[in-house]
Amino acid sequence: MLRVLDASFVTTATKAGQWPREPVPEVAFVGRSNVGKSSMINTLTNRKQLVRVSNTPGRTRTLNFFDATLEGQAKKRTVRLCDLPGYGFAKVSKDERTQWQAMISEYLEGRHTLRVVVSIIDAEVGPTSDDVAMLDLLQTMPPRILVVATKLDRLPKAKRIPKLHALADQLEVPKDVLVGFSATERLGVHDVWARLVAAIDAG
Ligand SMILES: Nc1nc2c(ncn2[C@@H]2O[C@H](COP(=O)(O)OP(=O)(O)OP(=O)(O)O)[C@@H](O)[C@H]2O)c(=O)[nH]1
Ligand SMILES: [Mg+2]
Repeated sequence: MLRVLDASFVTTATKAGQWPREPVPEVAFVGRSNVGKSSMINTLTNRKQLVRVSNTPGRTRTLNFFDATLEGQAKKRTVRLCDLPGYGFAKVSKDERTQWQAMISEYLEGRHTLRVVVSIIDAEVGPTSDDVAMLDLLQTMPPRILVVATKLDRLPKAKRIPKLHALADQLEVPKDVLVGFSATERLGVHDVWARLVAAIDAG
């Protein structure tokens, strides 16, 4: 059983020179704007407001790094989490969008400590074309990928597992690569941590 002992904010960055330098294994959270990336980090770390969350898409505008201290099998470890701005957000200027995209690609392509990317999709909405494009891009990169379908609470209980299976088929990923999650009902927390740690340990 994994337990989060502590979580703290590390730094904010808009360019590579500002990324933290310690060689800590890192996990990044990507997904469209408003899908629930920042909420997922709060839920995973057991904190209500480690990361700012908002109803308004486009809340997160920079890269934000957090350290989580975990304990499991009598071993302590630090995992660094990186919250990214969302993609597919229409209400920003073209210039700003280009800037965000550049910031995200620079990070995904250049971050050597990045071990796992959590690709977050909306369980109810399903994958958008932007989600599929992001997954295609991630597949060309070294980090491992974990697909998490969030806001599962919005589906009636009986529809949740069938929906997760349908999403896995649609994305053409094995059923066990897709995890269901809900920030409001705290579903999938242990599952996500277990897979993240397993992926990090698999090297
Ligand atoms: N019902 C439900 N709502 C959620 C869940 N996760 C997040 N939300 C809500 O979705 C909205 C967006 O959440 P954020 O965590 O800020 O989303 P984000 O992906 O970080 O958004 P950007 O930073 O704008 O890209 C907020 O109103 C959250 O309360 C969930 O699991 N279930
Ligand atoms: Mg956010």
